[in-house]
Amino acid sequence: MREISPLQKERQNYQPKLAGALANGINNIKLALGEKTSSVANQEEIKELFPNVFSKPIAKFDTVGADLSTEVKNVGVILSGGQAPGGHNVIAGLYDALKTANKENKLFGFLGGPSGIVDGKYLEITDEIMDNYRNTGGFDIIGSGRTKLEEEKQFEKALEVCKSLNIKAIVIIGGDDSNTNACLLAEWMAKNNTGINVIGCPKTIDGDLKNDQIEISFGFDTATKTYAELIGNIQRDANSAKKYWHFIKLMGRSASHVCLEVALQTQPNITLIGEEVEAKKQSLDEIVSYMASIIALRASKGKNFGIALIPEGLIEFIPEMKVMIAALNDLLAVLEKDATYQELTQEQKYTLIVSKLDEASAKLFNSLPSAIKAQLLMDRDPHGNVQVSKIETEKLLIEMVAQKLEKMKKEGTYTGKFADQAHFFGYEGRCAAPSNFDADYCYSLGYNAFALIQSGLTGYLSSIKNTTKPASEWVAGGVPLTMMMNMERRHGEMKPVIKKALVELDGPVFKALEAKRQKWAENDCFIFPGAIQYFGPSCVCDVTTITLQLEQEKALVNV
Ligand code: FBP
Repeated sequence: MREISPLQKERQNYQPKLAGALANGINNIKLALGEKTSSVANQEEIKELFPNVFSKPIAKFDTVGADLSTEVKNVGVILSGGQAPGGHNVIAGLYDALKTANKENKLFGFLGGPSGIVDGKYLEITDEIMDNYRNTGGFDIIGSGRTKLEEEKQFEKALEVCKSLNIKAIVIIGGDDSNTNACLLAEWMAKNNTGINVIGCPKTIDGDLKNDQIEISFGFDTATKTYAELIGNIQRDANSAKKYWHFIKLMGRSASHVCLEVALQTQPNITLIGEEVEAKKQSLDEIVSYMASIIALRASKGKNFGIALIPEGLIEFIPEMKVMIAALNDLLAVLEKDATYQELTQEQKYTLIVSKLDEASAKLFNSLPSAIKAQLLMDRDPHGNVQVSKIETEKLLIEMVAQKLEKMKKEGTYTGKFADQAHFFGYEGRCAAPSNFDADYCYSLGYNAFALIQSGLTGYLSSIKNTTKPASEWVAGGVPLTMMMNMERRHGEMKPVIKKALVELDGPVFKALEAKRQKWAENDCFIFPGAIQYFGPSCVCDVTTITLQLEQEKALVNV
């Protein structure tokens, strides 16, 4: 048996709270269906692609009433995409609901992500296995992966595997891309009358899988608290030694929610928000000038230190970069299949690429440091996304800011000393032990997923609402996956995908940053949040993110 820390041991005994109606138990809840739904955009295309799961109603579980089926139902579960704190608790909630409904029910975990169901690699989850993973971070109970499920052959193999295990439902725990997989699988299973239902659960530390129905994706709460702790520690260090500018890139592939939330928790000197850069059409040079101006301002007050937060996805929001990356994506989708391209040296690849880009993009590509060029040409993930976690934007900005400051020094507009430290906080936060919020939320999401299955629903995302209130007031239900879909360009083709939620510049969260950032730039207003607390006063242990609180306050005002 693996040794565990005293904290983990205590944490295993934590009984997560269940959302509102679900606390009555899986055998004592009742389903209510609302109005029919449509997709967020491209209704005609989405309807045509998903005729069997399109336009379903929103589902909600009422307080009492024993109307869910109790017949034996085996379920398969898949962890998909990047790790997020709380994944094990989703499985624990699912497991407990399924075993409470009928002890004969079995839960099979597919290994290594979506490929597990295609390759027939699985593990039957038992009490002993489950108990070892309750309230822990990570996805290591069954592993994760990013395989895209979209081909007929994959679906046929998945069906074969499900039949051999008598699986009647599949739960896919994932982000926007993974739940797009879930929707494609649900449609295929329904079209072929397989009797297998598919339910998704909203995961991603990026916080971009949210909308009117999904208040927050799990993992965002714990990951942002973990990054805020680390940044608070760095702020203390900077404030003590007073000699470094720390440029910190924060995970979040596309949207800047993580960066924004962490900024509100820690109050750094500079916070870049990708969505703002795009809206203001800021060039790379303008971003560098903005950063240099704050560094110079602080230097004029004798402060040659500070903290700058940079969202991982920034690079794709800078208009000229966005155009260039879109062109590179289309080019690489073709070139990667070409064996002669694979054999070229890096320099030959650059020359070929530049010859195929338009003049502006070619000039921009040529102006970038070699390391960034190479990072931009790395393989896309299976969903066609640039792997921004591998692009060292923080180093690019340090290099360019240092050059700008040198120039300003010569012009007499900067007299300070710039010493830098580069950091990337990403993987540090993705597998942290879930906060109380994520532990409870995830357990409820998993439990609720089984309630949706027992209700005979398919093509739904498990949803828990009212999450800034105590768990007893949370509202459990389901949202049709097609309701969140639109068409986007991936791998050079238009594909149906769940629409990402970007930072809203007229929303309360960005407004809170905008109102205070100049004060934070000039003065030292650092907040040092400290580590996540699991035991102790509720005002310390159970409070969720500033983002969620501000968004819910606004939602209430709008009711
Ligand atoms: P998901 O969207 O699958 O949740 O993953 C998010 C993420 O953590 C991003 O923030 C990051 O850019 C990416 O995964 C890193 O991917 P990988 O784990 O493949 O390096």
